[in-house]
Amino acid sequence: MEMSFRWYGTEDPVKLEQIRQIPAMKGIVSAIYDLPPGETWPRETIKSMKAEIEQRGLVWNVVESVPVHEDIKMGKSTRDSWIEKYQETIRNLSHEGVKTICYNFMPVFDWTRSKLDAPLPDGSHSLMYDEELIQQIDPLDGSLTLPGWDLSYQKDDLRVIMDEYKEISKEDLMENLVYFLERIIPVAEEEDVLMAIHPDDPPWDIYGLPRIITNEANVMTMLKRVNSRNNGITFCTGSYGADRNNDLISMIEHMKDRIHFVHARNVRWTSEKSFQETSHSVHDGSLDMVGIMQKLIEAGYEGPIRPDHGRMIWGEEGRPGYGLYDRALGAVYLNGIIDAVRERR
Ligand code: DNO
Repeated sequence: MEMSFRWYGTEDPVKLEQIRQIPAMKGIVSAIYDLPPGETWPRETIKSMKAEIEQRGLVWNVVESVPVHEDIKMGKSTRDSWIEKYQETIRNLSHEGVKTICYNFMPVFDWTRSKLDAPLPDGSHSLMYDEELIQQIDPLDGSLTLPGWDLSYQKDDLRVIMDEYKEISKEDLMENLVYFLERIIPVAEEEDVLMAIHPDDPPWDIYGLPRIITNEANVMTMLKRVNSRNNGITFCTGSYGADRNNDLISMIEHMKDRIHFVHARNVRWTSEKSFQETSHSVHDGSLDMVGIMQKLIEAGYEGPIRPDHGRMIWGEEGRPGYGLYDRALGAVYLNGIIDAVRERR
């Protein structure tokens, strides 16, 4: 597997020089951040980001994410022009040699948490999701703003969009996703690009918005409806694993040919639909990280993997979930498992 690390560009307090010093680190997962969602990414911008990463002895192996314009998710009449822009971005990335693209199809809100600095018993803190608290928060009143959310919306626009979503069922959303895939996957095939959809996080509906990339049945439907190897997934252990009904080992078995990127992290279930993120260790969270890694290896997975969110430890301050220290520990832990499992085979 190609151990990789998410980097938010020159604004990121975590520097490429630091990432480079994590043992066996190879890839950088990044994106162009200063363009409005949906606009085509120019080749020149991609090229200079790639050069910056390569100067530090790393490789830009995965884009996370190319955002999908809301009109595409909503199936609006304007979607075709946004899809053309998306196709162009795929071509531009491919021409610059970046061949794996992570994206998501979550209506309006990307990953959602109720608290960004919930304490853990060891004195560190981490991201937490409490279903009851989330239900009490009005996402439009401004009291909760999460790093994954697109802030380019005006509040009133957002209210209109959320109202419009009331008319869009899960089935409609799946049709809109298939419509999008039927048009971008042929381009990905031509360009030898692997598309890797990220699960909805958490993997259930929030704020009355439909969510579909949540479980094995839905993902299999999506994979079969557009049955191409280039139509694949980001296997995010923490997102799928937040729902204890998801059997991660079975998912890997059934999706193995279509996993193109892995996010590895652990969570501790605190109630039916609530959880807190923990260190990557199998001793801290509810997920069997060793079993999952072993299964990925047995399934022949050789692609990029990154330690996902970390706790904030040792007094570090920074982007919630994306500090240096705990993600570095995560990378080393995951590599230890990979090396040990390989050795034993
Ligand atoms: C959160 C991330 C997500 C992810 C997108 C992919 O930390 O895992 O924001 O990047 O959903 O499109």
